[in-house]
Amino acid sequence: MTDDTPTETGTVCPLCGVGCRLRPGADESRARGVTAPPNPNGRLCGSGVGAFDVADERLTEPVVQDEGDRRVVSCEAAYDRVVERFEAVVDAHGPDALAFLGAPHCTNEENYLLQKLARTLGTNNVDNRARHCHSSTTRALSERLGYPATTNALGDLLEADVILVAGANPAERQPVAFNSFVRPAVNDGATLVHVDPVGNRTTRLADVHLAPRPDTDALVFDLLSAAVFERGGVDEAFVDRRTRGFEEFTAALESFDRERAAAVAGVDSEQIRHVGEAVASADRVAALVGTGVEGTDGRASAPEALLNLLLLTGNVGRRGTGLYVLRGLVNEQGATDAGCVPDRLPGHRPVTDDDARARIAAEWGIEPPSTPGRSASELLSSFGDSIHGALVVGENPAISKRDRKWIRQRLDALDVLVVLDLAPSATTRHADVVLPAAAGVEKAGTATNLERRVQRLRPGATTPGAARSDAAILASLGQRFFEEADEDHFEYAGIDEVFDELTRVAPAYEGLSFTEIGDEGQQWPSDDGVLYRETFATTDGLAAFGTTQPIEHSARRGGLELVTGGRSSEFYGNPRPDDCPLRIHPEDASERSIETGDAVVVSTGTAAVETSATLDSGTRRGTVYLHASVADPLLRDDTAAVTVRLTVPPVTMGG
Ligand SMILES: Nc1nc2c(c(=O)[nH]1)N[C@H]1C(S)=C(S)[C@@H](COP(=O)(O)OP(=O)(O)OC[C@H]3O[C@@H](n4cnc5c(=O)[nH]c(N)nc54)[C@H](O)[C@@H]3O)O[C@H]1N2
Ligand SMILES: Nc1nc2c(c(=O)[nH]1)N[C@H]1C(S)=C(S)[C@@H](COP(=O)(O)OP(=O)(O)OC[C@H]3O[C@@H](n4cnc5c(=O)[nH]c(N)nc54)[C@H](O)[C@@H]3O)O[C@H]1N2
Ligand code: SF4
Ligand SMILES: [Mo]
Repeated sequence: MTDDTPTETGTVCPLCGVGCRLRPGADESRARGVTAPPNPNGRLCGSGVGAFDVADERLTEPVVQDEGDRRVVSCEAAYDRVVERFEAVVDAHGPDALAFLGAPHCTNEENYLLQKLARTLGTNNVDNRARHCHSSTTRALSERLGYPATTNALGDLLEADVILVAGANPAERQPVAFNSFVRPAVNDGATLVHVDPVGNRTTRLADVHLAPRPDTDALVFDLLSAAVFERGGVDEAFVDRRTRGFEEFTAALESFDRERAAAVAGVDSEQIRHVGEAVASADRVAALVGTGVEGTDGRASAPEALLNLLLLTGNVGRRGTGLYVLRGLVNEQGATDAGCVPDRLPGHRPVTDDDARARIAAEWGIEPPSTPGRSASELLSSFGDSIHGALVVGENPAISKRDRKWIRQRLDALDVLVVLDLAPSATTRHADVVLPAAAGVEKAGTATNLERRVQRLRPGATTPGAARSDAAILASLGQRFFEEADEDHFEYAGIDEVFDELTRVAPAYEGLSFTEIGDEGQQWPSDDGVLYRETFATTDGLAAFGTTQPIEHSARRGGLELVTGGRSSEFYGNPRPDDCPLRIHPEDASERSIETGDAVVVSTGTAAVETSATLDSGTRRGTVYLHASVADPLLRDDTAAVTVRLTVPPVTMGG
């Protein structure tokens, strides 16, 4: 595959879904921002400045590992080994015994090739685990409006009158987007409402901090819809022309027990009335959501309820409105768009759709299987059982909330594990074949940011040793798999040909062309930036209202409710545990004789972790906050109730 040449227009920052543009600075190790729509001032955050410091230790040679024996081999020998071992798995168990995992750190072309490899070999077992960070939100968006994606451009936020941020901390997590669009909008008079049981850096800019009990956001949004409704703030023209199910929704709102809902969510009715008033009287309301609205028990209710609120007030399909998914990794959106999803083909079409499969077959000469594959976590659980071979591209499944020993056993239970990575990881240690990959700043192709903007990557650094781009590796593997049959499904003269093939099979990318993407990038499906101006991408073109959510909340089992945040990609590096204290409300602390700096034990009854405490009045009473990297052992229990006590109990006088 040919590579592209570096230019003044730079490349895409590989470190988060904002997709700022940057290029190497005069001091090689520091990146300089290049003005582009996601970073209009050409600024970068602290992580972005270090984007060219790829990793402390790079993988530079293909390695074959066999029961402790580790051999450096040529690329060709490594590829032969992969093909031979995968073919053995298919011969013995069929193609559904293979799993393909990746690749939100990688380009659209790489994701496209990965799912093409899986599907031409005969399985839909292809997934990327980063998409699960936002699965409830994207599912609600795709079912109700049409696409599993942010509805508007980041720049539109400048036109919003009210910005609702829920379960997210963009001030820290998507800092350039926050500072380029949310902050100026607020400085210009927009009202910022932050919905989070725990205050964070985003709260500092907020006019209102709504701090509901964890997992009760759906009730909060239903309460806001009820407040809007009561005040006569429904956009009737929009509701009539663009939606269905309004009568059922209003009937549900009328019988919705607001007092009880407010009590269960633990929110102040006056505050709800105030925010409801702001939403109802605003011309343009935009909502931004992160991992915190996903719910701990897999219920998808919060995004559903938020969509009801936006539809009720006509806040979809115009600038300054809409729902933004604050995606984490650089190409999380593109990985989904390109089809690294077990039940969706490139362009989000169901694998069960005969026409969609036929469209792909016309391009590939091979029809993808019609049975949906399994999700990343289902696949991992089946390693060694019904899954015998796995190809992992730029993911690190060895790191997860699950018990580490269990994961190691799963990885080792495979007949063959192949990992493409740029650096040694907990997962490469268990691989039979490790293939060294080029880093994001070293490769060409495209990536799609969290606002659906497809941007060009251009190599701004050289690839070390025998490392090659994931695209080159995947194409070489594909060629080898079909060599004997003399079929050329993976012959491409350049990365542009892969992108252009994607535009032919993925309806959302139709009309885009690699050479015409330009320095500003282009948003799919059209370059307007606003989805659903005239019609929704649903079968009847209308958006459906859902109903109100049941008012229920698991009783707190005697303790405090644990909230976690700071979920991360190891790629960013995790903070030191010392920098992750337990945040606790001063009154909850005082009841337990805890002061800032004290060592505490946080326990679920079966698992416990030790950390220090910080008293924080921005944390909701009855709730405590821990960074995910510290909280993981507690989360394995699937319980949110914890007790907190001093590690060393205070010395009591007398007796
Ligand atoms: N316990 C626990 N589990 C979690 C999380 C957590 O905080 N704690 N966070 C969750 C979240 S939010 C996410 S998004 C996921 C992230 O989960 P993963 O995506 O599985 O993990 P990462 O740590 O982001 O990185 C995966 C690997 O990609 C490699 N890589 C980076 N760029 C490239 C490239 O261009 N090519 C190739 N081949 N490799 C590359 C990195 O070196 C790294 O080893 O994990 C989720 N799971
Ligand atoms: N610097 C840096 N930036 C990153 C990353 C990184 O590792 N480092 N990782 C990237 C990745 S992979 C991801 S997925 C994103 C994540 O981005 P965010 O989702 O913004 O990440 P968090 O900071 O964990 O914010 C989650 C918030 O949800 C809140 N929360 C928890 N439970 C609830 C609830 O029930 N209701 C409400 N309303 N809120 C709740 C928590 O208190 C927390 O403030 O960040 C991306 N950006
Ligand atoms: S905000 Fe994200 S994309 Fe922009 S410089 Fe920082 S890490 Fe890179
Ligand atoms: Mo994530």
